[in-house]
Amino acid sequence: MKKPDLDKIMTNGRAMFLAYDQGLEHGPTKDFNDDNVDPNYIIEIAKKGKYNAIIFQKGIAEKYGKEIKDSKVPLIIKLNGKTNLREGEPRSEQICSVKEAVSLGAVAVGYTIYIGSDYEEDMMKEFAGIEEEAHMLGMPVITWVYPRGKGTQDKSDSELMAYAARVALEVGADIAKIKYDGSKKDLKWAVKSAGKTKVVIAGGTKANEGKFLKEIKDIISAGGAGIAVGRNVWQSEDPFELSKKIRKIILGK
Ligand code: FBP
Repeated sequence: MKKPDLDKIMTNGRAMFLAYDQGLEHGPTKDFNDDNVDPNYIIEIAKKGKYNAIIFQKGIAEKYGKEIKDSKVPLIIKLNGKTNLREGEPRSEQICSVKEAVSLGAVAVGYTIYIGSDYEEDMMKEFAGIEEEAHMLGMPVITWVYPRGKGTQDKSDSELMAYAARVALEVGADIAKIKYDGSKKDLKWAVKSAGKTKVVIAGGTKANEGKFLKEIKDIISAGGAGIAVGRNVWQSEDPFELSKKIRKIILGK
């Protein structure tokens, strides 16, 4: 096993990732407008906003390979995904191999596990193979750990958030991507529960800018590493200015 090279996607243990897999997860109608439906717009935001990395599914990574390479923004490829059209217990299957991600220029890979779903063990098992293969190559692995499905009923948001962070540590992820429940005290406990696994928060649907920036301040003061967000940035009227503000909070410059 090689030590995963986190410096490729982090600055002094902090991270600003721009996520853009919503086209697969939600479809192009609800989330996108004339500007942000174009992956080139996202690449431009990532470049000008000096993000640590950009997160795409393999299709965009391949079709826009030249533009991504020219931007010099490190690439993270999400290895599993699903649409929101199918009903039932959440399940996200692997659709890209570590090998293919490497061939497309990825420096790290991502994978979602829905803890609490009937299919949790399938995702855990699939992730185990990915983690092993990526770590053999010294590639960092980011796990989206989203509590969802039957097993999460009757559990509190704070309990589930800490559990998500802890699962990421236990399964060998280098970075846990979790959804913030809005309580700074809970977030602190989640970060502590993740141990040496770094914690970044997702953004969710677009909030007012003040609220969004406050959440970023919370993750930093809770000892977390930063963000892996999409809609709050690329749905903003001025994603470039917003990115400067985010950068100041996370990286201090
Ligand atoms: P956002 O900041 O836009 O919420 O993106 C974070 C993210 O994890 C994406 O990577 C992913 O496409 C999306 O959220 C999934 O959201 P959900 O499963 O809640 O619909």
